[in-house]
Amino acid sequence: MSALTPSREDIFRLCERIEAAQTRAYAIPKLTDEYPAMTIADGYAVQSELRRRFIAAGHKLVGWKAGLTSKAKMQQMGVNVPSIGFLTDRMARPENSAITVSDLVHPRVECEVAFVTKAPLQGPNCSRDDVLAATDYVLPAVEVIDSRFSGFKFDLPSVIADNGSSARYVGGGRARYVEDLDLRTLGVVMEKNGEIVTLGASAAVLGHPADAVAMLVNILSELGETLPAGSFVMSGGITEAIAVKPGDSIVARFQELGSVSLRFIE
Ligand code: OOG
Ligand code: MG
Repeated sequence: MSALTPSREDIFRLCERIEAAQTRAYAIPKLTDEYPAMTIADGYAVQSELRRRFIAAGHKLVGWKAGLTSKAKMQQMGVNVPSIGFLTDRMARPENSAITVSDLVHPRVECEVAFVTKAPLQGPNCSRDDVLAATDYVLPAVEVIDSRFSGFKFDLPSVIADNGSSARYVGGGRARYVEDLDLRTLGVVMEKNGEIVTLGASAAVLGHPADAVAMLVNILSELGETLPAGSFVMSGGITEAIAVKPGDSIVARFQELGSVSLRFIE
């Protein structure tokens, strides 16, 4: 049994464990089973190391995602503070494409409002207005999350180390300027195989999706990072996440923003 708090060496080892689980698609026990004293800061240390390794391997950082920003998601996951994760070019999939699940562990889908920025943002004290002023446009997105932890038993330090379960994302629909929308009141409906499986309103995301992006920028500043212009940012699942399997087809319909479709194959 190792020490209860991970050392720098342990962070590297945990990162290798996460990277292997993500790239070879198998479930692992939550990291806090081995390190019960692991903190949220330790989780971000593992995530930052994972990002460093992916970038060194040629993956491009496209942006970031806020996670666990809605009550539905917090209840589903049994956690009480939001988190952030990074997004790379390798995770992006075109709209209407067939997404394989054999390279995923527990794929689930959720509807999100995505922001594309035109000016850099940095914290601390980044506000909703700062985010709206730096936003080029918003678009609807579906995130395919994939917790690598067995039995969905996890806690915040473990999920953060696993990069917020990031796996795939699909942007689509209709890009819109934020001036033309009320971002708090957009209704969304998710259909699986033609039936409505979940619905919600964008206010679920910390009351306003731009507040979730501001929170993300403020967490980034704690990590010593800023958000460059041209970033793609997902503001967090509006609804609970819905499990998918090969053969499933998903359509997410967003008021004002159009719809995003994707399907799953073996
Ligand atoms: C964590 C992923 C959180 C969101 O939008 O809330 C997330 C998980 O549920 O595995 O992406
Ligand atoms: Mg999400």
